[in-house]
Amino acid sequence: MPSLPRPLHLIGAPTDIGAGARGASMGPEALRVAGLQAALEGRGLHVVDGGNLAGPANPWLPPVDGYRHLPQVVEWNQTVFNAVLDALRQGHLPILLGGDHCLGLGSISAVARHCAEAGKKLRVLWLDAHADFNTSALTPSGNVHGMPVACLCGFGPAELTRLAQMPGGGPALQPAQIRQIGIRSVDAGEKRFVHEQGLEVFDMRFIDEVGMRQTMLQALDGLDADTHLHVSFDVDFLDPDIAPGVGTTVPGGPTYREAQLCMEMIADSGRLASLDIVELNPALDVRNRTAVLAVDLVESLFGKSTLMRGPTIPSRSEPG
Ligand code: HAR
Ligand code: MN
Ligand code: MN
Ligand code: MN
Repeated sequence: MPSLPRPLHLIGAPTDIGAGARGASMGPEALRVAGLQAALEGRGLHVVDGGNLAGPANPWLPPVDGYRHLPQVVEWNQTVFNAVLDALRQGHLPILLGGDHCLGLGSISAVARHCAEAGKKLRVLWLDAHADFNTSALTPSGNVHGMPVACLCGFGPAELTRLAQMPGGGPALQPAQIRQIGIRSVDAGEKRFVHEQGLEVFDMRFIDEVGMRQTMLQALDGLDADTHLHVSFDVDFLDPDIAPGVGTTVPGGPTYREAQLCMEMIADSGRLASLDIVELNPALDVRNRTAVLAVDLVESLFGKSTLMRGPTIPSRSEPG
């Protein structure tokens, strides 16, 4: 049953085009400096670093019709889409090194396209302080990194939803395929829209009340051998006390142990098939510690555990 681990394919996307603070463009290099490739190779995995993609510079302009830098955001996402789809078609497991979270649109659009081609079901875990479910009418900032989930579900400018369109014409994702974890900052209009669309959100209050283990059991429930699991890891998911190197810190995030358990339980599911690591901002970091932490957590995501064992208590009933 266990298939050979796929080669991991690092794809750097050095841009802060969708963000409100400059610096996420340095994320890919900070992750490399923190030893991402060696850490994954230490897990016995084969890692290909495809280097960095190229795209337009950040002109740092105010929003136009509710979007900042829409043409540049489209261009970067098209490039990310192509690179991620390429990696998937080679049988690799793509790891997008952002870059800000607007790139989740290109990345997950490619994953959805691939799943449609391969006849796989898709589940997306969105680890984030933010719901990223704004539209041009709802956004307080015009920053597109606050909008990718909405765009993936078909709510956004034609230039972006077109990229997220499936061959059949529908959007890349249905809300029912998404589980959001760690959420603690949602704008007023965005909140209504999240509710209206029925997104499944495990916010920090939920995690406080039931704990990370129960949260992850629920978020991972129903995965089977035909499920492609995509993790979109916005580093601001983590509590800013342990992860200061992000542009939009929100207090009250998961602790180190909670984040580890989250990653370990995803690893135990055995379904992880693509990953984004986004919003790391080295300009705001302290001696690269947030990048080092991200690498540490990604090791757990790929199966590093303290002892040679699976889950202490079986995480789920055996898949059918
Ligand atoms: N919700 C706010 C906005 O739309 C802040 C969004 C911040 N997003 C990220 N990615 N950092 O999650 O402007
Ligand atoms: Mn985000
Ligand atoms: Mn965020
Ligand atoms: Mn480590």
